[in-house]
Order: sequence, then C-alpha cells, then structure tokens
Amino acid sequence: MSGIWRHTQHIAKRNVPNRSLSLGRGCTLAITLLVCLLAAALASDAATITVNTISDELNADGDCSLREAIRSANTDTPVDGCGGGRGPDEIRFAPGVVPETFTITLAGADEDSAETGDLDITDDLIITGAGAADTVIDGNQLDRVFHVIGPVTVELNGLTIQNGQTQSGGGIRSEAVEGGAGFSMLKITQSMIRDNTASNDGGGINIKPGNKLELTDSRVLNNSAGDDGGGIEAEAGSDITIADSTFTDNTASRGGGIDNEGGITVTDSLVSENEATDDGGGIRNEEAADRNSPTSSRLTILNSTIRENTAHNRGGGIRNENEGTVIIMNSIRSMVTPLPTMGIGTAGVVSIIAAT
Ligand SMILES: [Ca+2]
Ligand SMILES: [Ca+2]
Ligand SMILES: [Ca+2]
Ligand SMILES: [Ca+2]
Repeated sequence: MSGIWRHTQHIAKRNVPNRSLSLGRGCTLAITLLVCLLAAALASDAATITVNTISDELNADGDCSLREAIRSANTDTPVDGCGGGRGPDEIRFAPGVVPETFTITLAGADEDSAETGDLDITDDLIITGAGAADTVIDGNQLDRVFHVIGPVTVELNGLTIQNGQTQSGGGIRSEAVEGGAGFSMLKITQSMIRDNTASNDGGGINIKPGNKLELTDSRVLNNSAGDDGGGIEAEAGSDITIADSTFTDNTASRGGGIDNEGGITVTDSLVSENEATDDGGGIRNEEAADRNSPTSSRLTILNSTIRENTAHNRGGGIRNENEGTVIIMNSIRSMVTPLPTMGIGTAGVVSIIAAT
C-alpha cells in the first residue's frame, strides 16, 4: 500500500499542469482500486468456526468444543481444533453434533475469559445453532450460560439456553465492560430461554444499564428471579425491542415476565401466566431516576396479548411505578389480579389505545 502511495505522489510531482486532468483520473482509479481492495479485505475479515464435540473442555485433543470456539473467536487465535477467529466471527455446529445438548461442566463462576463457568463473549460474534430444538446450551446450574461483555455486537440464533443459575442474568447477562466506552447490542432470534434462575435480577436475561437487546421470534419460558424480572430485567437506560415472542410461566418478586427500568417496545407478542409475589405479574415498569437513570422508563405494547398473569400485590398484568410511562395500543389485556385495578396498577401515566 505504501509503495502505491509513494509512486502516486512521485508521478504527481513530476508532471506538468496540462496533463493534470488525465493524471487526476489515474489517481482516482488508483484510489478506487485501493478502496476496493481494502473493502474486500475487510469483508473477508471474519472466520466461521465449527464446533464438533459436545464436551465442555479447553484442552489440546484436536477437536473444537463450544468453549474452545468462543475462546478462538474472542482472541482471534487458534484454540485446539478451532482454526482461529478473525474479527467478527460466526460459530456453527457440525452435522455430527446436531441435535445435541452442550452442557457446561467446567465449574468456576465469576470468571470472564470463557475458561470456566459461563461462556464469556468479548468480541463481535454470531452463534448460529441448528434450531432451538436441536442446539441446546445447558448451564447445568453451575453458572449463567452466556456472558456478553462489551462493547460488542452479538447474535444468538436458533438456540435453547437453559438451566443457567447465578445472581444476575441466569441465562444471559449483557453489559459493557466496566468503565469502558460504548454499549453492547445483543440480538436473539428463533431461540428459547428457559428454566434459568437468578437469585437477584433477570432470571432469563439481564441487560445492564445502557445496553441493547433485540428479541425476535423467541420464547422466554419458566425462568425465575429472586428480586426483579423473572424473564428479563432491563436496567436503567437500556433499549429493548421484543417482537413475535412469548413470555410464559416466569416468576419473580417484581415483574414476573419483564421488569423494565429502561425503554421497551413489545410488538406482536404474548405475555401470559407469569407471576409476581409482589408487583407486576406480567410486566413491571419502574421509573429508575433514583438510580441515576439517563431516561425515564418507557413501556410500549403494540398488537400484543397480556393475559392470565398474577401479582400477589399490585398490577396483575402490568404495574407502572413512579411516573413511568406505559402506552398500550391494539392489544388484548385480560389480567388476573386483586381488584379493583383491572390488571393495571399505576402510579404513573398509562395510555390505552384500542385495547380490549
Ligand atoms: Ca478440545
Ligand atoms: Ca473474533
Ligand atoms: Ca463471566
Ligand atoms: Ca466464565
């Protein structure tokens, strides 16, 4: 590259003005070629890493486990039989391990390099399973399953994520690295998040402050949290989009299905048969200004159904607290709760438009 640049400069200096037009075109062509070559190099700057064993291991026996694949993708260097990532990699699964359950067996929580316990993702990554029924990642109740540590963009497609257990984010926790710049984007499609447990917040998924989640065409089932957010805990300033998805049979103290301190839009989805031992059986929307939130909490529900959720205190369907904002449009709400709240217990603004 530097040779081409030096050559171009040399030609430009030694040519007379009346040839400048043709030289200008030459320079343009050279720069265009350079840009094309750079673009091609960048486009190929990713690897597909193929998992071919169900064993949870980090060793040198010649195969490629899921943990080894994630280490390879994180570090962009070969790890055992995983060829070595290059930038924003994709992990896939060999036909020999479909259908299979990948069970975490290397114990060791509170570790962030994917060496033990949860599978820590620290670089842009796509994990493409064979479908939620065929590629199951099981936390074995040793730790959470996936830990996204940003700022990174991560896509999880066609997976079941189950039996994770920890304090926060039983199935998945997504955050920006502490003190670092930027936030993470987590995209989950055609996946199942089930049977995960958090002793504090986010039984299924915990999105830390400021981070983003897009959950599409997925199911969040039978997760539980000791405090807030049985299915999902959305912390202050987080930005969450949920579409074509279901939340069922999740439980928590507050926000059985979803607990929101950020901004959530729920479209074409079902929130059903979730339970809170305190407030917000289906969803709790909580103004988080008292936690240094950059924004007020906002919950928008479009073309969705909220039914048969239970709260043992306030807001069987939805509990809106502390001046949070809730907008419900074109949706069905049939919410089980102590009367007289009709399923919505609120201390803030609730706008219901064309809901039945
Ligand atoms: Ca191996
Ligand atoms: Ca990588
Ligand atoms: Ca971790
Ligand atoms: Ca770990």
